[in-house]
Amino acid sequence: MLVPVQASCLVALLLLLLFGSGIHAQLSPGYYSSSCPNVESIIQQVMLQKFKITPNSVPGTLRLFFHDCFVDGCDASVLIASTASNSAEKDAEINLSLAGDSFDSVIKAKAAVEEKCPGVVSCADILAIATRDLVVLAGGPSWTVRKGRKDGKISQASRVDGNLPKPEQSVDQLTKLFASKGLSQTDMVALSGAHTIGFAHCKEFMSRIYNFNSTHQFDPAMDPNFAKDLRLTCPQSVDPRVVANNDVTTPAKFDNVYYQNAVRGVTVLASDQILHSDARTRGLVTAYAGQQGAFFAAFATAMDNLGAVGVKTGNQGEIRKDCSRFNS
Ligand code: HEM
Ligand SMILES: *[C@@H]1O[C@H](CO)[C@@H](O)[C@H](O)[C@H]1NC(C)=O
Ligand SMILES: CC(=O)N[C@H]1CO[C@H](CO)[C@@H](O)[C@@H]1O
Repeated sequence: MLVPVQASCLVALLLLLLFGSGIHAQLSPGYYSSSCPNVESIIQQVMLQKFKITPNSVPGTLRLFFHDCFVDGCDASVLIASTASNSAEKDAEINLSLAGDSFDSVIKAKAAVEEKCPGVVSCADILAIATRDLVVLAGGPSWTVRKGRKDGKISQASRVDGNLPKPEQSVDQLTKLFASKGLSQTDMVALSGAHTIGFAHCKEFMSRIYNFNSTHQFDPAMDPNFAKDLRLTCPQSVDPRVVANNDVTTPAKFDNVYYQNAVRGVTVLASDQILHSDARTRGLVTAYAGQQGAFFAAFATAMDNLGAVGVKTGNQGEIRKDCSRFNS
């Protein structure tokens, strides 16, 4: 009886070595080629409409995808609505600022997909495809989206804390967090380029522009004129809804200007500026600042890696009918 047990352990170990190490092993570009061959063009058309009406859907959806993947994997758990008995992931405090429009882009895409291929395509895959399409529409790079993610069956606000990065964290802390998701420091620097679009609320950077420490009024890594501008946007008693663009120069265009801004001390979040201040990441920041093509290639690769984080396949998940509710 010992032999078969050992043999099956060996087989399991071999399978693990063969497939477990590659984070892409379970996903494939052609996953729906027979069950829903037009899934990509259906979603693309919806995103084209969405982009025309609300261009803000691009940063909103990109951030939504990131938050989904970092909390329990890319399994659409962030889309689940809270119920009387469960406070869902999206209602964690850090999600307060997830744009309603980004949820709407997935809901609209799901409705269009369900019409053609009912019960086949997961909400997690729809979010991954929609995100790529919107980045392209904003002028960013394209990449092949691997598919086959199942939708998760757990979504809890209490699981969010500690899984998402915070602007005041150091390069060490951020690198550790990304590594815990299987992502490299290069992935981290490239993915931070997502801050070439969208905005941040004043509270996310107030400590950089007022009473920074006992010797500096504002963060000395910041360009002094930029600090003055930010103080005008965010006076000390600012309305909590006020925001500043993460890339002040070209806020709606997906380009490498975010890195050029970091080089001259014109970033809003401390976590963006330290990528240039810290010697370990500065080389990549200056490389991406100098060459948009290098950034785009790294971003495409990093998004593919991000999209594979904690993916659920087989019976680890389900194909949700309604992206905001578990099937049962
Ligand atoms: C490296 C660590 C990161 C930190 C500390 C961070 C933090 C933040 C913060 C504080 C905001 C402002 C939220 C608000 O006030 O509304 C923000 C916005 C945003 N983040 Fe990040 N982020 C990080 C990485 C990422 C990554 C990896 C992505 C996607 C690949 C991403 C995409 C976005 C986008 C698109 C926005 C703008 C959202 C909007 O305009 O609606 N971030 N981020
Ligand atoms: C204030 O911050 C700057 C920049 O980080 C640093 O050089 C300086 O030593 C800090 N001053 C104090 C008193 O901590
Ligand atoms: C878009 C969205 O659902 N945001 C929610 C985030 O969490 C807060 C509570 O902390 C809700 O009020 C928001 O509706």
